[in-house]
Amino acid sequence: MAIPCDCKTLNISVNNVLEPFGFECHPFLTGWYNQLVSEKFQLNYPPSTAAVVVISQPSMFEKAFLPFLQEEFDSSQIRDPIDQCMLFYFHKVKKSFSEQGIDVESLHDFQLDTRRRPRILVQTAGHVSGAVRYYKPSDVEIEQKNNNYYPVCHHPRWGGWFALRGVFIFPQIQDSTLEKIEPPQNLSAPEASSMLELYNLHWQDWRWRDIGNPESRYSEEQIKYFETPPPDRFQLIQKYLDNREL
Ligand code: B12
Repeated sequence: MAIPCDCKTLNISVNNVLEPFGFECHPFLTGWYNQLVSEKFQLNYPPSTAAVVVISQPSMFEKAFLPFLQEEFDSSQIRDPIDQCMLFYFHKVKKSFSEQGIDVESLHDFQLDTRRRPRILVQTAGHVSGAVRYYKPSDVEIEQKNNNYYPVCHHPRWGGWFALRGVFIFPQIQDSTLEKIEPPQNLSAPEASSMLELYNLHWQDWRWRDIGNPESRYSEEQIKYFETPPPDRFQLIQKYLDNREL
């Protein structure tokens, strides 16, 4: 097989591995990301280095997480089960590239650098790839203008029912031909304000995820899982696995 040498082809290869498990992947260049973030968050690669951001869709829980729990999960590890699951699926991608002799580095949303800063700001990566739009309080009119609000991303299909799981970077592959896609603008100004308010003040009730009429949501099982305090999730996992075996 020919070695993929442009960002779009690399993205197709990553998607081929991950798409069956409820993920979607979008290409971008590290320079686009570095243009926006402050120095301390910069990625140390030339600006046209190829990269791909990975998003989990609402179906990831059923397509990737439950099968992972059934077959691969190691309950003796302290690491969070979802993080373990992401490491497992990202490893599949890394293995497929290493078999083709292509270097790939992965950065997960939950990883911190030596100074305890996130290794990657996945929201900015999602925005520059054109997959989601990043809304920050200064973009919208918010009653009682509160600039301490955290920013939030909106997906054109999933609204807020998704997560930005991480990024792959291909240090050997430079691609200045990749065309930048403008992030989708699916929300009206009042909807964007409302999403920011709900995300910041009421994130526990999930309403922020429904803004913009998403085509799909998390299943009841998935919502229950994330609403359960982490120490009690193991019991729930066991219940889900028993039900799957029936
Ligand atoms: C630390 C963290 C938190 C902290 C602090 C929140 C924060 N800073 O956003 C806490 C614990 C409070 C938190 C809470 C939550 N979080 Co949180 N969190 C993170 C984490 C790990 C890092 C965020 C961070 O530290 N950013 C650093 C700051 C400085 O970044 P920033 O504000 O975006 O600023 C940069 C940009 O503005 C950029 N920039 C400058 N100009 C421009 C212009 C443009 C156009 C763009 C695009 C960028 C840009 O430069 C700045 C840096 O120099 C991310 C995952 C990740 N690795 O990114 C998840 C993440 C942001 N969290 C997420 C979620 C869902 C939540 C919760 C709802 C809980 C949950 N997991 O269900 C709550 C909601 C917030 C709340 N009301 O409390 C999601 C958000 C998804 C989305 N749709 O946007 C993320 C992306 C995780 C994920 N895997 O999807 N979180």
